[in-house]
Amino acid sequence: MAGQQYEIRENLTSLDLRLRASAAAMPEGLAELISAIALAGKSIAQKVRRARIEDVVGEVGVTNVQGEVQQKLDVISNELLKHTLARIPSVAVIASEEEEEVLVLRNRSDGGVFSVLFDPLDGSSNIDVGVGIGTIFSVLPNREESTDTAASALQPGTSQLAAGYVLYGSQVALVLTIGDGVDMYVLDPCLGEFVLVAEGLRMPDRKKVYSLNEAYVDTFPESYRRYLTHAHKSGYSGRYIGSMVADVHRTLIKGGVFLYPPTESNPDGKLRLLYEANPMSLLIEQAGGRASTGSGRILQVRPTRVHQRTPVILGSAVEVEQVESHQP
Ligand code: AHM
Ligand code: MG
Repeated sequence: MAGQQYEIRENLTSLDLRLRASAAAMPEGLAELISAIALAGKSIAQKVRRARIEDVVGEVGVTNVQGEVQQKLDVISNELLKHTLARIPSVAVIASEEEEEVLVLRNRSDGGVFSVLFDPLDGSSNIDVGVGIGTIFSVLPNREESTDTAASALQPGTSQLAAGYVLYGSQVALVLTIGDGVDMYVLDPCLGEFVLVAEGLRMPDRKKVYSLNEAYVDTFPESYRRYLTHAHKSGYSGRYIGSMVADVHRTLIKGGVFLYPPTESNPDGKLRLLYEANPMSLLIEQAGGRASTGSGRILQVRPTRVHQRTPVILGSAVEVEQVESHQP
């Protein structure tokens, strides 16, 4: 039609193109590893989309190491990631929410220079209701001086070489940091590629939105109850999906604060340090936000156990400081 304006993305590029271009500036093998995680993410996205049709929603009938009921898609996603990563020659160690023990694939002397930690399908209790769920991952170095390969999974979040998540929602988004800012890609279903949509993402400094499971309020420590009283009187709004990836994605884009405080039944909070809190904290900090346990920076916690939990307060800098100011 005469005069029709066509919008064309001038700077069209994909995750794989960018990884190829910057591979030489990254630790050797890291670009290939991230590409492999993205491939597993595409594959999991397909499984999530077709879960109802292929009748793979629902529970497997066993509980995982966390004592939580495993969903069929938890198991499928875990296997997909494990098998994809096992083919990558630089992967030394895999640690997963769905695996009791750390899996050692190869030592450093055999080329294993990275440890990959992941929650294959976070928020999986939301699978059958069509809510956004996701894969969270963290990449750590398997250091030269280390003789205990499995122990390379137990490093503070400040050591992460890369971290990110894949959100399976109304769009499939991959949000990634390689320690120098945050980039967001969206899966173009026609191209089958993660296309860059935001480079050097910065999150808003403040936004009067809190995101937590308020039903547990009576079992939160007093300091969180005081914060909530303050928020109620100060014009805050609440948003809680109950899927960390979806809640953090919203927080990253729109601002606010996401919290999972200690509760009576989970005195250290529910979320796992190594493959939930740490990767999300690196992303949030790299986008200009803050991530706190309530008594310190999440990224500086020294882990002692692969499945250890931590309280989580992360989001816009001003909002996290507001929660912290109510801590003892
Ligand atoms: P999961 O790893 O077993 O899926 O559990 C983690 C999920 C997070 O996505 C979410 O933030 C949290 O559990 C919700 O917990 P709750 O139902 O207690 O509010
Ligand atoms: Mg999880």
